[in-house]
Amino acid sequence: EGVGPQEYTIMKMKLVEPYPAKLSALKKKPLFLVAATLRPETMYGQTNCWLRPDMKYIAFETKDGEIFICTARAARNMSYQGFTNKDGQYNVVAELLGEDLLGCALKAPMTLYEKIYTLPMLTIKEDKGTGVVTSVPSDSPDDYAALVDLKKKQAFREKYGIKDEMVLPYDPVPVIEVPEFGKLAAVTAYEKLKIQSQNDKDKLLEAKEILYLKGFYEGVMLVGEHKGKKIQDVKKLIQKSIVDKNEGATYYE
Ligand code: A2H
Repeated sequence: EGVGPQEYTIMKMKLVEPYPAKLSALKKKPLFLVAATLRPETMYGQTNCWLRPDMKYIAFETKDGEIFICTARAARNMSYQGFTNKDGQYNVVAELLGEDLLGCALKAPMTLYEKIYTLPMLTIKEDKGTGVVTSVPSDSPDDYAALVDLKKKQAFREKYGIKDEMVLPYDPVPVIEVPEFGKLAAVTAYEKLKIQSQNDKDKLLEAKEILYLKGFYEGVMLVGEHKGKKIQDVKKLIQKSIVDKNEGATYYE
């Protein structure tokens, strides 16, 4: 990590009712899983949302009367960034484990899929972002690896009560063209480096490093209002549009 704070875009992914048992007391309230991303320009390609089954999450109320679900650590940070009524204070309305929230349907802004689902990812870190990760398998090697793991292994899906229809119909969507890597850069990198699973740490790091720079400097949008333009020229504009439409927010840590 560099010096100074990292700027993320938080994507508000709306939970579709009926809510899971642990959240049934919050019926009719607007509930969002909030995912932190560094790549707002890829959000057209979301296919699912990742949660870590054994990690603790909380639901807290924002100053706009919405309920956000993320780690307590992120809620605390948000409470110092104007998300709650009082600096440093956040009102916890539920405590959960990731596994309590798996297999839930979400409406996510920008993606072409009408509904996407919460699925398990075992490599989510507790001390970064919100603990909620939105999945863009076209452009993120981690996301593609985790999606392939779930698609290939029925036992893995069954272990977490994930139905086939929450995973199998969801394929990477071309969003950005990266020279030498094509329209599904993460898929190309996964294959080139012969990545085996989401636990293939070193190769995934290598894939991420190559794509992050190359995507930023040479990537071109294939969809949306900035189609045909370079990522470095539109990243900020897309982030601003997400925030202006209240589909997300800016978050620092
Ligand atoms: B990125 P940095 Cl398309 N644990 O968003 C593991 N990974 C996490 C996380 C956590 N707690 N919180 C966020 N992330 C992911 C999109 C994306 C991302 C694309 C390509 C690359 C990429 C879609 N997933 O990240 O260590 C989120 O995934 C490559 C690093 O704080 C977030 O951006 O720099 C990124 O990692 C934040 O990682």
